[in-house]
Amino acid sequence: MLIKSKRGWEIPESQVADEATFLNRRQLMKGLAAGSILAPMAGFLGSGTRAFGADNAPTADLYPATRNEKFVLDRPITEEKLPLNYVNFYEFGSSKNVAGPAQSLNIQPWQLKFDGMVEKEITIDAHDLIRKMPLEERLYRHRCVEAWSMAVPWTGFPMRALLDFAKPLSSAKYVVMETLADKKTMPGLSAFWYPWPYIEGLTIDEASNDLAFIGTGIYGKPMPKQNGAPIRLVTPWKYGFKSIKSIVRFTFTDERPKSFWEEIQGSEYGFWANVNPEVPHPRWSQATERVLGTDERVPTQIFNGYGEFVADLYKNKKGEKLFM
Ligand SMILES: Nc1nc2c(c(=O)[nH]1)N[C@H]1C(S)=C(S)[C@@H](COP(=O)(O)O)O[C@H]1N2
Ligand SMILES: [Mo]
Repeated sequence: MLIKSKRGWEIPESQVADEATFLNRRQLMKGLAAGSILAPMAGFLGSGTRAFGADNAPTADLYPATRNEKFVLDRPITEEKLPLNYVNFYEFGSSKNVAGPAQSLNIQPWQLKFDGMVEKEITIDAHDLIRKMPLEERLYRHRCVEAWSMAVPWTGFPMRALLDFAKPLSSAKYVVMETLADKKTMPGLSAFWYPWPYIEGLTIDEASNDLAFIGTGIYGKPMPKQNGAPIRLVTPWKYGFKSIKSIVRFTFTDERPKSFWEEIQGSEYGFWANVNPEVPHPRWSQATERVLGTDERVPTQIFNGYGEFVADLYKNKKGEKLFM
């Protein structure tokens, strides 16, 4: 039997809101002035001033890439230090404060494997693959299932270009992605009750959609380790847990995979995980979201505001649990 632990994003919305709020700079200043910020919190925020970037990645010369103006935001870009320091990456621990531990990730070399229902298995170093791909920058919103959100400039390439490279057989229906699971560099793996490695999946139709993006950088620089270097998924119409980090393997299959969070708690986290304000998480509302770096809660939008791109994907799937 799986032992359940309620930590990290399994916390209720009220507490989520508190965490996002204490990242607000004005509040921090107020708190510091009033002497009311506790030591551990001050330590956490202190890391915000450290770089934890990835400027010396072997592909650094490719940045910044040209912005694709097709993707526009309805809100300001989130201040860079927030996404670089308020992090969900369970391989390094279940708190948000894992940017430091994530620096032990060794991304050079980084072997990527393409297997399963493909014309031919491929193994390639991620940095060689990145050099072959059409890099561009896109401004995307990101909505975590915990009810916080951000808006960031990703660098990367359309997932469709990855499919063209991998050459899946026409009989393949899904692409399954797997994160590195290395006990030596990833202290979070000692949480033995989680079903490592972290797995996620998309249908081939979803992966071929214009919005599906493979991230290789953020804020005009190579991807920092804590944000999923050297390559990760970015699916902005789905809850953030779908956007799997630090991928080592793409497997093509005709069977729907069971993802990491679905395996842990299938009644709360499903395969589709499309954002919908009208479908609450079993333990909290999804109607609004806290924008990182502000005091604001704003209404959450269906498909996180990307319905014009992706709603058609789900027209013939009405019976499915599309929004959890
Ligand atoms: N391998 C792996 N990928 C992951 C996670 C994780 O814990 N492990 N967390 C997910 C969650 S819940 C979110 S919200 C995003 C956060 O991405 P960011 O830290 O770059 O904002 O990564 C997703 N990808
Ligand atoms: Mo998330």
